[in-house]
Amino acid sequence: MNAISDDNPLQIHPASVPDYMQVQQMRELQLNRLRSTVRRAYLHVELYRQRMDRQNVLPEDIRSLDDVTCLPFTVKADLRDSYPFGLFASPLQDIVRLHASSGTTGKPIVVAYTQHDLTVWTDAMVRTMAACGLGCGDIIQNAYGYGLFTGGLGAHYGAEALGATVVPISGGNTDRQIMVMKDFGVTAICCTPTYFLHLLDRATEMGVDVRELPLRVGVFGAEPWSDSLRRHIETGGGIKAYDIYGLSEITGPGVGSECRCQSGLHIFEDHFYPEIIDPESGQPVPEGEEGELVVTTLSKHAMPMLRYRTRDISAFISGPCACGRTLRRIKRICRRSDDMFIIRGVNVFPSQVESALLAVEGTLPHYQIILTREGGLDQMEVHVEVTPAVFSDKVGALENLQNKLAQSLYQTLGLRVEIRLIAPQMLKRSEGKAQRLIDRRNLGQ
Ligand code: DLL
Repeated sequence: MNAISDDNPLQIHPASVPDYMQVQQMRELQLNRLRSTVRRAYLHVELYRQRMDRQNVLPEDIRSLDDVTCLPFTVKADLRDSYPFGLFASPLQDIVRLHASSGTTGKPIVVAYTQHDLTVWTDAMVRTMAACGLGCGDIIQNAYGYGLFTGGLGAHYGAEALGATVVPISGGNTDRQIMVMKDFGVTAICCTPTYFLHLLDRATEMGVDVRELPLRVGVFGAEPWSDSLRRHIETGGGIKAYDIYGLSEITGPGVGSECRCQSGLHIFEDHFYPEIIDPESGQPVPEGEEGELVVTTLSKHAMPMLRYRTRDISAFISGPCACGRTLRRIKRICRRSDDMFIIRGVNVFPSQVESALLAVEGTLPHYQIILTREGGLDQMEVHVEVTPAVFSDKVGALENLQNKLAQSLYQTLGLRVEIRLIAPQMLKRSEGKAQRLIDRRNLGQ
């Protein structure tokens, strides 16, 4: 074991030891686990057996990690089509927890955990929290939603096993969140980045300056957020804002996390095997190039996932991280291959709109993109909140800002976009993931 870090090695949480494992040792561990996962999936899940048979692959054919590319992909529709329990590899009596994630259409997807799976998940979440600089002595306000969403319980058990004090407040009731944060001397908060933004705004209205509270860390994830949003949050809250990543299909939060270097997310590779592929061809892209993240679970029993296509776009970051972790890193996910929309023939990602808006002074990071169709032609309108100072300015100043924003969007997207400036606090806030895009084109409006 090569537990060297430029942090004090004596302070490494015992659960984080695999973060510093020698690479060769990690690859051996991954191969062993991959082989038993594939065997399990083949033996117990009909869908995997049929697909592997069709591709003429047997579990014994997996002799090296590179052989993972012989395995079939799994996609979200497979989970939907096998609703609710069709992909389980364990009998129901061994399953101790179910979670579900709602898709944009129809039925949710269901995911299952054995006791062993919960231990793995908790282990990954302890390592996530530790990577964000948290430990025993921290008071963690967990404002991810508790329930079928994996955020609440995932962060809860991780923080508890870390030895921190957990405040299981769940999402919503913002005024109470602020009171608790202040009165309990909370040092870290877990929630979506957009909910934290809302919390900051509300705290200001209540006369509470979050920068003066003991709060020092934010453990944010579950939705894409840009570096500009991170700067806004870190300055406004007087905290360090870390990005954590995960998805229900793989386990929930805990698939990857930033460390104190905030330069990419380390994947907990002993449990999750990552690949980056070209979403069109399905082939691996050269190291460092952008593509779709594909994950194979290595430790899960109830619901092993073979080569799950996340639709999240990222890239491997090569070279070692200054934190000393040997785990591979990926770039922060700022978009999904399927949240792209096409307007007048131009491909647009909400993240591009966010960057273009925040590049202009006077805007707030609260916006919504509304797509409509008028006379057969697609229209894009962006509603964006502006600062109170700008809003109370003269009409000329508002017009000026509107033009600047239209210009910034034109430069980024090459599209003329209608801008509507909105008074502070007027756009609907979300307690969980923010809804940035409203596409009314198919509704004939
Ligand atoms: O959002 C799990 C989670 C909870 C992650 C709390 C982090 C914190 P799902 O609801 O299944 O699970 O949604 C998964 O959310 O495929 C990404 O598109 C997006 N996502 C999650 N984390 C990030 C992130 C949870 N840090 C989907 N950055 C994923 C960008 C993220 N997108």
